[in-house]
Amino acid sequence: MSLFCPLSASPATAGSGVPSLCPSFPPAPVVERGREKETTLKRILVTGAVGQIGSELTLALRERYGGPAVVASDVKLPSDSNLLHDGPFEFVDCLDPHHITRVMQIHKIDTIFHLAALLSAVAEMRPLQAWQLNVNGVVNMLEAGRQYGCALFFPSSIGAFGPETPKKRTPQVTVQRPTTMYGVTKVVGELLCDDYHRRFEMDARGLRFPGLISYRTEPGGGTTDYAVDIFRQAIAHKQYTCYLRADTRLPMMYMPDAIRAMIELMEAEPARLIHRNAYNLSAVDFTPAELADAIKKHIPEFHVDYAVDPRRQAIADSWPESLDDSAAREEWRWKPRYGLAEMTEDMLRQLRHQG
Ligand code: AKB
Repeated sequence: MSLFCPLSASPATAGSGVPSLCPSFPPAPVVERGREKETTLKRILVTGAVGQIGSELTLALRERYGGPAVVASDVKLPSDSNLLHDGPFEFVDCLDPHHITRVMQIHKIDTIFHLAALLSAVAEMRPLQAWQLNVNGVVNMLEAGRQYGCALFFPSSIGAFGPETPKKRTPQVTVQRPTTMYGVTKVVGELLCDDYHRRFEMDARGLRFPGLISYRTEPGGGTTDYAVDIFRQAIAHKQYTCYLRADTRLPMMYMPDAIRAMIELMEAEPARLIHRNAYNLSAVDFTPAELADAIKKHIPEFHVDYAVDPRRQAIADSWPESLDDSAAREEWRWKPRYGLAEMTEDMLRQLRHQG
């Protein structure tokens, strides 16, 4: 496995194609696709396709662009057979430039949704691994994308903000001094995407996701995971023990809105995108107590206990309570569809249906 290779001042010149800025990175053929104004989203690579966002995004992209056009990739095999059989699946380790470029070449990729990353709680426990995957993985995908003329989607997060950021209706452009390694990696990712756009006109675009709530694939290692677990426990045991304080307000979003946002952003007219890396995205904000009340409307006997985990509470306390997403609304007409009531009803229906 190749380790991170710092961008060198003088690009490696091996081969006749686009020179690599990173000596360990294989040179690529000259590809003119993917620059601004060119059409992309014809041959798509999703990294982290087995994860919470990736598993749903891959299915949505395949529905929209056709199964063969969307290559799902991860370092592990999916348990969802649709991911394996409705289109190509490749093992891709984002830390290995040779893995990445082989897949780019074979599948003639023009658009990358780079979702492979560690989430906040795990990243705090394993900060160097978080830097490795969340930063070096992004550098590798940007470099591959640059060489092969691809557009790239980068998932930033509310974790890119910190305790000095205004907490309510956090502005699009504001103080970003996170106190977690996860947040540091997200700020670096945003800046790297900006740099590749400025330096190489690469069509990099990103969103700052709030906590995401979904029924298909569980999240792993995030601070906002409670908002998914609570639904499963409400149905199974009518009781949930929450690791955040009852009054911890955080911005959240139902997965169908998040998937639509990613696709709408990547399909948006590039000339309209001023804050391309990365847009605040907002749908709902609530506390565990408010979410419990929404669930109780459907399961009256449901109750929540609290056993606060100081590590995850500290992360949540450093994050915004709500975001101002007017830049996304103005620049590419973003509009969420799910509020707390609609999301709660749909989550419970879908989870019961899954059995
Ligand atoms: C996490 O909790 O780490 C993520 C996020 C908000 O980025 N869901």
